[in-house]
Amino acid sequence: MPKRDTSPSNTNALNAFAPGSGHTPFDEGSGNAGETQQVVSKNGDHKDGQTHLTDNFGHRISDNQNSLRAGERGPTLLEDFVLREKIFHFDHERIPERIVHARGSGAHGIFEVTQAIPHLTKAALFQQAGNECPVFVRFSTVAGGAGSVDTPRDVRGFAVKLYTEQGNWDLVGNNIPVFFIQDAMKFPDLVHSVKMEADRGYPQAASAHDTFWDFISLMPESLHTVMWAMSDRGIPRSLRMIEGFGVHTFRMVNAKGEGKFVKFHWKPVLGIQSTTWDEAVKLAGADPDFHRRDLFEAIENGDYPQWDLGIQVFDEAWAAKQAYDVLDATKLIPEEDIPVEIIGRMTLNRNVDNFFAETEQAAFLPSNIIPGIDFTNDPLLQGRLFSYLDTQKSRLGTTNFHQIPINAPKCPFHNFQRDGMMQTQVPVGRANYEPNSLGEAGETTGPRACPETGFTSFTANDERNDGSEKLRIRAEAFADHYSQPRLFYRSQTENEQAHICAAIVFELSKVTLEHVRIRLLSRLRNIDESLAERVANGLAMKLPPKAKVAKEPVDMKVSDALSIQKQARKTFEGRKVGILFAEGSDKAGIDKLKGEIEKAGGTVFLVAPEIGTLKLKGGELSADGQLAGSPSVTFDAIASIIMPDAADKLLKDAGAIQWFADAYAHCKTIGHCKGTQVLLDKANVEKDEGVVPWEDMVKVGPIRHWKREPKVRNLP
Ligand code: HDD
Repeated sequence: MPKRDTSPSNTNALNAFAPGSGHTPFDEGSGNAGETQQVVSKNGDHKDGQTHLTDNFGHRISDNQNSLRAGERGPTLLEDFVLREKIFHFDHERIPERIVHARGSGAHGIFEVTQAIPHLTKAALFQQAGNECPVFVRFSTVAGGAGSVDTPRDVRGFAVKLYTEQGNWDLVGNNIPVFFIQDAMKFPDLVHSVKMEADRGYPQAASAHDTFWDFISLMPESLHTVMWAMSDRGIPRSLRMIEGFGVHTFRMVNAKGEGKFVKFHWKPVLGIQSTTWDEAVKLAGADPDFHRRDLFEAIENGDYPQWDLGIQVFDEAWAAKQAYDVLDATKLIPEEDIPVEIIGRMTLNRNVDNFFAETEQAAFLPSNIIPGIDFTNDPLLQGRLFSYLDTQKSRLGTTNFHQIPINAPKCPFHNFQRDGMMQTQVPVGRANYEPNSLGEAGETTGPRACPETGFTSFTANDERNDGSEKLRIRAEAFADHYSQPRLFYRSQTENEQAHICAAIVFELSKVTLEHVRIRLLSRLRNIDESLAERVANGLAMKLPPKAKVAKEPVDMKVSDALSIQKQARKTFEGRKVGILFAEGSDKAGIDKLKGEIEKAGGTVFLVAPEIGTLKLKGGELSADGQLAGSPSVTFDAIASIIMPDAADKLLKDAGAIQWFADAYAHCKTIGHCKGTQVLLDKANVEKDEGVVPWEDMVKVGPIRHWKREPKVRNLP
């Protein structure tokens, strides 16, 4: 049977879906040959400036709707290279997701040095205040897969790639300043235990299951980080409102070769803000992309998130005097002991153009370091230096992953590494080895090492380790596993402590192995007796005897910097207020409240039972979101301006009642009007300092009213 000519000239008005028509059978009413002819001039160029669709080798494609078939109802032909290439490429679109931190969101920005520190580091970036470099940041959860939700209880990754003039510096940290394990040897075990259980393939993105707590209860070194993860730090409100930490002790080295220890901190300008557990759970259903959307929209709206970069600097002599080892990643250095000095500010001001090309293909490497910053002997860090380079090969498929634009340095790079899969560079000449004397024959010689400006490692070893013996051993100084979890717990407000207890009770309630619960309780007793008692009560279990300790814990001085609530900021900046209205509402009131919130730096999202334009007193208004799709968990505070008859109608709507009940239960500010009262009554919302007439809500601010919590929740 002759094959049909698929050129555009063969299209005809009778068969709008014919080959070359450019229309699908679903494209009703728009397809006829005349229209197709109109956008293409005689020489085949698109008149409206649209680029031509081609295959990957540049051949123009005449028809992107129909495959090549032998006859109108005949079989598809193998010859159809257009179809085969399209499906072939599609079949391979997914790449292996990250083994951990698979779910993440990224953005571009700029880092500016606000305080020069040449006395500490020779890094060119830090020589002068005002120096800048581009950055790319990827935030992530740890345990869930790439398609998992944004709000599980988890550590958040905080990975920053600084494209400096001396090469990329990747500070691959978390929103928690300590880590679960002390030695990289245990990382695969930790990750296996927290991921979906091997036989059943669940739970997804959750630590509340047997294997995680089994591992944790056998690894007392993990308890400090577990306490952080069980605190409100594990359920952040927004990626814009988390702290970031380099975790390890790094080293800074100045031009004289003098080294100092340093810890890195990112402090969010918007302050730290978390959700409640109930809110986090509901958010997972209301908006699985809650954090990704929040970050994207904020940047899109010009509401650029910012962080200050801070450092804690200390020397070996100070380190040697501490009760803990600064090379132990399960320990932090209280800010009260070594204050955090701010040296720069990072602003995220540009969303990615393409999620896959940039966020998914971003490859962070703790081994990416610049002259003037160096590693230490932290055994966790040392293991990471291998792991990240290695993982990129299996994830991105080639040793040339550094050539992908998001990973490539923005300064020149030349070496004798050659070839490999997906090589995109075309090195000229035959100098692919060194030394060579090809220059003497007038040929290109290739690059040479530079002793003066090249990276040199800090040469002195830790005073307490001369490196002369090969040992598989954990340093004695790493033995105290309880002082710092105790410090963390005792530095929290009473309400935050209750949240930690509730979180552990919840997680252990999901643990079916009783001996694991008992073992964990025996460990909690070493952190704090009242913590252990509260958790045991919450589980209706008896307290077991205390677990043995490798080293007796000590009481450290309480650190306010470890509490979120003690540092809470009363601000509308970065916060979103939902205003509920309905037909007949007072438009002037809504406009006034919206104006005041926006003036204070907040964002307003209008919610109504219907999404179309509604008639109000004093004009018309359409909502940004429909009530059922805009639950109050998606806002930091809510207000409602509705007339009594509209409120009566909403009384029958469980979603509307829940709107108020949830905001109340999540301790949010509620601005109301007289008309709303019936809804508040039905939602059991009682008057308190956070339930106020809408006219007063700006004064109160979108803070959380924790005093209310005992009324709405039985906390252990
Ligand atoms: Fe890791 C990814 C942070 C210990 C091995 N890690 C990864 C990411 C972050 C961290 C933020 C995501 C980067 C991105 O967005 O692409 N990891 C940490 C921190 C640690 C830590 C703060 C302790 C202080 N990690 C750690 C150890 C090992 C790894 C001890 C292995 C020995 N981490 C990896 C990895 C990942 C990774 C498997 C998965 C994807 C990737 O590296 O690029 O290599």
